[in-house]
Amino acid sequence: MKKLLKGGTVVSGGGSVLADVVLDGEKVAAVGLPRDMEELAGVDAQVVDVSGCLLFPGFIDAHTHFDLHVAGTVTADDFETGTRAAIRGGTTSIIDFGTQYPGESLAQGLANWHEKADGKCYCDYGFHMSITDWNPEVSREVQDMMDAGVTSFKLYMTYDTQVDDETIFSILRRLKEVHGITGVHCENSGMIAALQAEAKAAGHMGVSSHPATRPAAAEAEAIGRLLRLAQVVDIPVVVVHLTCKEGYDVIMEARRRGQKVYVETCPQYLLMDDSLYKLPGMEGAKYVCAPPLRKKEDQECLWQGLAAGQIQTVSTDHCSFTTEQKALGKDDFTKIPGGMPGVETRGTLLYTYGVDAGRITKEQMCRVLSENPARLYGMYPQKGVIAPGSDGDIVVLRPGVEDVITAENQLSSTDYAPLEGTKLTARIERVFLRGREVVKDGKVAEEKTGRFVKRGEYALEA
Ligand code: DUC
Ligand code: ZN
Repeated sequence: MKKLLKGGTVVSGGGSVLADVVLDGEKVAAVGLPRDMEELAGVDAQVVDVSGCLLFPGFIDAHTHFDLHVAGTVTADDFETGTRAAIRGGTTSIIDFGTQYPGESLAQGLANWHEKADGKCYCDYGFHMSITDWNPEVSREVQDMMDAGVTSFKLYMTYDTQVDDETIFSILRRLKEVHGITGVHCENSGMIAALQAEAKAAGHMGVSSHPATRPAAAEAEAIGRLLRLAQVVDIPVVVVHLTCKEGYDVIMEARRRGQKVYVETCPQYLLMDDSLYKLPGMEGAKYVCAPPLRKKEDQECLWQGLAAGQIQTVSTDHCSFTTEQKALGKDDFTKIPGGMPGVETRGTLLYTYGVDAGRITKEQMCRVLSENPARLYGMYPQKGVIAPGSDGDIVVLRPGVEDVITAENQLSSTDYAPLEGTKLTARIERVFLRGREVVKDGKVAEEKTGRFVKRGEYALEA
């Protein structure tokens, strides 16, 4: 049966129009004037009143970590609970990080992630592939990944999954050949290791040593080094989870010399600052993530970067742990599992503190949550736009209503909400995933209909 979404405002990166939408099966059939749409939908269509609401193309979260082993434990959210929380927040597609662990092939890494995700997802999903062990056979396999729809990769410049500069250079060369793209976690691992050793030797084992040992300079240095490697190879790269002005300035400098750089940031870096690490006891551990939260000035820089179109995507880096898991680091800050939940609240936070606060427009919000990630990660126009022929992935957001974030209400498997008590001025009322109404009045239908998305090559101007 066709569906007719009546009375809403359809938002795209280029503008917004009062228009009705016809969904036919899994696809958007038409978008247009009410009288034309009624005729097209036919008398049998199911009419859904969305008047007063904004209709966004399904949000895409290109940075999640579900069912991931970190610091001797495993994330609180797996693909089931994580995608359930995601879809409630309007995210109809996630891209998680499949990982090749040392000694494994990329094929093995991909098979492991399919095993974790297939049949368990409430929203559509894809994978980036994290490369940690580079050799000629893995280089050959990069083409297999591209053919399998895993067209983006991830490199770490820190952690035990890190790759050195020579390896990064070789991988970039290979990605240029196959038209792949990589996101990179930029932090200088040597500097961090030295600072951590110093802090421990001085007996500074508490949470406040976390930001002190991962300074903005460590991030900016690694970004600069990455971008110089990319400059020589002549390939665009994605700087993931940018946190700070120092890093932003390095990116702007690379762009001034003609490089193409894509930038992602996350709500936690826009809305929270490093004063949270001073909270008593293990309270501050809730906010331990890497890179760490920064200063208010950094938040301001990131907001301005979003408004100026210099930051292309806002993802979550959802990597959730319970307070019990966070307590693994009670005697040693380096043992606190890093990461926070975020998939459930990204859209309403960006609406409230971005659009409603006058920092960005709703069209910019559409770009950074939907259109740009779809283009950057090879899913456009199947995803990222409400247009005839695209997937019927639609977020019905009602502006002008009060809501508040609480751990009690969240679907994520964590026992705390980093932004507990934070006010919201919008609510996600309904979500359609490939034409099916999977969220109604904020309630998620018990259907794990998420499907693997085979992605094409990156295609975003920057
Ligand atoms: N940072 C985190 O805090 N957790 C998971 C991975 C990452 O980059
Ligand atoms: Zn991450």
